[in-house]
Amino acid sequence: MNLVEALLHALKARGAGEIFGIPGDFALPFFKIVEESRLLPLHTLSHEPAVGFAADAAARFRGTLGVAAVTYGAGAFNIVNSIAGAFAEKSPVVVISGAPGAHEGRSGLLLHHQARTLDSQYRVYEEITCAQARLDDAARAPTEIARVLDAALEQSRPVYLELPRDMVGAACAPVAAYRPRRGDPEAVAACASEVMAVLRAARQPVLMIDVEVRRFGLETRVAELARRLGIPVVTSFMGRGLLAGADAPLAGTYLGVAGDPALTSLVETSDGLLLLGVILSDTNFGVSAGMLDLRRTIQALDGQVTLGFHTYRDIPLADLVDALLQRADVIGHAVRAPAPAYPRGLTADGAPIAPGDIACAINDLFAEHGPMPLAADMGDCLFTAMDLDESELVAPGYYAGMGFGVPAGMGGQLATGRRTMILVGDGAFQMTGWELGNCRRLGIDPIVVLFNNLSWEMLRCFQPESRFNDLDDWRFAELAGPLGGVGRRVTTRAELAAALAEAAITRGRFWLIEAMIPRGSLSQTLERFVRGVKRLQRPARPA
Ligand code: TPW
Ligand code: MG
Repeated sequence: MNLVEALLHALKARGAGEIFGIPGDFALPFFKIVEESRLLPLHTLSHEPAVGFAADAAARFRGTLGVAAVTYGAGAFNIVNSIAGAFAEKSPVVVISGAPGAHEGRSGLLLHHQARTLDSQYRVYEEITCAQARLDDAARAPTEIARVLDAALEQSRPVYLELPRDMVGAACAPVAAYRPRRGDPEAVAACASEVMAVLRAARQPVLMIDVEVRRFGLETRVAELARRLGIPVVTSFMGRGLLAGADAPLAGTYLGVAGDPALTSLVETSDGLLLLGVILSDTNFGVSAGMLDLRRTIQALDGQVTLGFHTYRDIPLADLVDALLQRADVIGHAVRAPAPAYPRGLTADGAPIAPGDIACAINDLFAEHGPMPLAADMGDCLFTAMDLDESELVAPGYYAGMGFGVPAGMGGQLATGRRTMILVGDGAFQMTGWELGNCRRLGIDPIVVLFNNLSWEMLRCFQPESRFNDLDDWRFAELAGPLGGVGRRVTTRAELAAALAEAAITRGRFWLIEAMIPRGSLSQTLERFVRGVKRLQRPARPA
C-alpha cells in the first residue's frame, strides 16, 4: 500500500468517518488517492474555516477523530482559527496539509503559498496541536502516523500531519493499531478511594461534567456512576448537552449568576464537588460571583486528578471513572435536585419574536418529533440553547469563536446521519452561512434558525453607545432558494411556529428560518450573564 492508503486505514481504524477538505496543488495528489481509494468519504466545502468547524463537529458528535485536509499555506493558515478552537475545547481534529516535495524546497525560489520559511506553517501548528509530524520518510511514516494519531485520541486535542506531495505514492507499511494507555492500577485505586472518601464525607456532594466525558466516550458510565451514587449531576456551560437522554439524575447546567438560582446554590455550596473533565474556563466559572472556591473541588482533567493541594498524575479519566464505579454505593444523605423545567407551549400569536420564544417553539417541536442534534454559534443563540430540552449540542462555549454553527451543523449531519438543527446569529451567519450552498451536493438538510436582530447584539450589551454594532438587513431567507434550500422570514410567534412545523416534515432541502428579533430583546440567560459580568468587571470601590 502507499503512504496515503496507510494513513487512511489508520484514520479509519481509529474511528474517523470521513474527510472534510479543500484541495490545492500541493494537496491534489493526496485528494486523488482519497477519492479513488474510497476508504473514507470526502466532503468538500467552500472556505477552510468551515472545513475545520465541520471536522471538529464530526469529532465532537461521534466522539472520535475528525479529519480536515487542506493545501499548504493558503489552506492551512486559513484553518488556524478553527483548529485553535478545537485545541481549546479539546476536539481531536487531524489536520492533513499538503506541502512542497523535497526537491521543490531546494530550487532557490520562494514557493507560492510560502509565508516566511517553508517551516513557518509547521511552527504555527506546534502551538495549536498536541503532536505533529512531517511525513517525508516512508520507512518512518507508520510509527510517526501512529504516534500523532494516538496523541490525538489520548489527549483529545488536534494534531498536525504535513504531507509533501512527492511522498503520497511511496510504498508504506501498515500503521499499528491503537492501544489505549492505562494508568498505574495502584495509583488509580488510591486516587479513586480518596475521591470516594471525600464524596462520602460531604454533606452535599455534586458531580459536574464537561466535554472530556464525551470525548473519552464515558457518558454511559458516568450516568451509571451518578445513578449508583445517587448524587445530582450538572453540566458546565461548555458541557451542555451531555447525558441528554441518559438515565441520570441530571439537574441542568451550571451558569453561575446567569442561571437558575437554586442550581447555582446547589453547586456553589457543595462541599464535595467532583469536576469530571471540566475545562476550568471563565465561561464555565467566571460567572460564579466568587462563590465557588475551585481549590476545594476535586478536579479530574487532562489525565490528572487534583484534590485540595495535591495531584495524582497519569490518571486517565476512563480509568478513574471505572475505579469509582467499582467503589460506588449509594451515598444515603445526598441531596436530590429537581429536574430542570424548560419552557414549552408557545403562544402562537402575532407578537414579535423574543429569543425565549424560539427556545419554546423548538421544545414544542422536539416534544412532537423527538429531539434533534444541535449545533449553535456564539451569540445569544447559544444562551438561548440553555433553555432547550437536553439534546446533544456542539458549540464554542469556551473559545467563543463565531462562524462555527452552520458548518458544524452540516458536519454533524454528515457524521451522524441525523438531521441537525442549527442556531446562529446574523453576525455569525455573515461569516460562514454561505456554506449552506453545499447542502444539496452533500445530500443533507439541516434546519437553520437564524436569530436576526440586525445586530452584534452581544457586543451592544457591553457597549451600547457604539453604532458599529448595527448590522444591515441582508434578507437572508431570500438567499436560501438559489442556494438550494427553503427560506422563510418570520416576524411573529405564529409564523415562527408554522415555519418550524413545516420544516420538520419537509425533508431533502435545508431550511433557513430567519427569525426577526427586535434589537435589545435578549434571552433571560444572556441578560443575567451580562449583568453578572458587568458586576464582576466593575472595579472594587475603595474602602
Ligand atoms: C470570530 C466577537 C462576540 S459576540 C459578537 C461578536 C462580534 C456579535 C455576534 O453577533 P450575532 O449574534 O452573531 O449577530 P448576537 O446574538 O450577538 O446578535 N470574531 C469572532 N468571534 C467572536 N466571538 C467575535 C469576533 C463577538
Ligand atoms: Mg445578531
